[in-house]
Amino acid sequence: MNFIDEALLEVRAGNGGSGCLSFRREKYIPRGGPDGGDGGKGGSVIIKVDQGMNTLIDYQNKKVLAAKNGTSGSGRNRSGQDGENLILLVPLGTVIIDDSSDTTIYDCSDPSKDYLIAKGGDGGHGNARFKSSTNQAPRKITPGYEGDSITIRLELRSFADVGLVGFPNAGKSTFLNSVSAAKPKIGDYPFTTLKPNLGTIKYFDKSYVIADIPGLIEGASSGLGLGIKFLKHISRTKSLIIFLDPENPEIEMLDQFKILTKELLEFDKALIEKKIWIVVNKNDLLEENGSAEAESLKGQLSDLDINYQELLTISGYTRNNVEELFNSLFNEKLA
Ligand SMILES: Nc1nc2c(ncn2[C@@H]2O[C@H](COP(=O)(O)OP(=O)(O)OP(=O)(O)O)[C@@H](O)[C@H]2O)c(=O)[nH]1
Ligand SMILES: [Mg+2]
Repeated sequence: MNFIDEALLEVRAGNGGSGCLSFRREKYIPRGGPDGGDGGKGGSVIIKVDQGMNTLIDYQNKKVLAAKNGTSGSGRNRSGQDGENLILLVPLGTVIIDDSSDTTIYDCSDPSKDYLIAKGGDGGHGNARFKSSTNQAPRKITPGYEGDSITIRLELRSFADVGLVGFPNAGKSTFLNSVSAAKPKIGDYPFTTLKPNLGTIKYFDKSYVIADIPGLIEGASSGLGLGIKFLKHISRTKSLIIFLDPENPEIEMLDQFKILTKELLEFDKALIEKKIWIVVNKNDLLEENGSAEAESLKGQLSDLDINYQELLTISGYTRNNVEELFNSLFNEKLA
């Protein structure tokens, strides 16, 4: 499994078309004036955000992408045609880096914006432009200008507010499915989710993006399971929800929590320093919605030196307590 969240592209804007050298030729006008038109502008390369996209996989096999050249001007003062712009669509949160200097050019966070990457060359001037009182028959033109070209690296770190972390089968995708319009695959086997899914939820008048990533297991930081490479997708989220699964037949919830936080720490200490909510999921399968399990887990956690915001029992399936989770998550901490 190789999830592409990076791409290297050489992009070239179009060149401007050349100006035209031409003189009017008409009956009864033996020496017509200059009428060579200007060349058209080259197309630019522009990046735009497509909110429906969540990977850069489309760019995997593309190496060089070029916008169209402008065409040359022609006689009778006709200008050349402008080359068409090349629009590249990327997922929200894509970072564009100039590969040669390793500097970030844009952080594509605004879906309404055009991010200009390479500007098309201006068209050249036709000889009609150079007519003056002292030169009625100029033979001068200028060629079109070259378009910019640049090698860029696209990097996608997901732009979510909340990241979902848990063992395989903990119910992360079920949760995302029931609270947002996203339709991630759900399965009663581990590693159903192979790449991150993003969903948007509305909470009163605000919306938040939730990232569901593949499940983690012990040793993920040394490459076991699907590994921890997906954790970079939640490196910029403000909060994490750690999903604990009371139905996990092998690992009890306290150990799940310890293993998960250890793997997060191994990847990046900053992950553990985020605001963390803990949920005991699947409470529809527990007596009294898991109140006993929650209390006992709280007691066990108080012995550990762990900072978390709140521990709740929920069911992604029936949505029990999901409202309370959102109240706690969005009201206090994110709003
Ligand atoms: N009873 C009950 N079952 C649930 C609940 N949430 C998830 N499940 C079941 O648990 C199994 C795993 O659910 P997923 O949502 O695919 O779990 P996941 O955490 O996304 O798993 P991976 O993608 O493998 O990491 C499925 O069989 C779900 O139907 C819940 O709240 N209650
Ligand atoms: Mg899943």
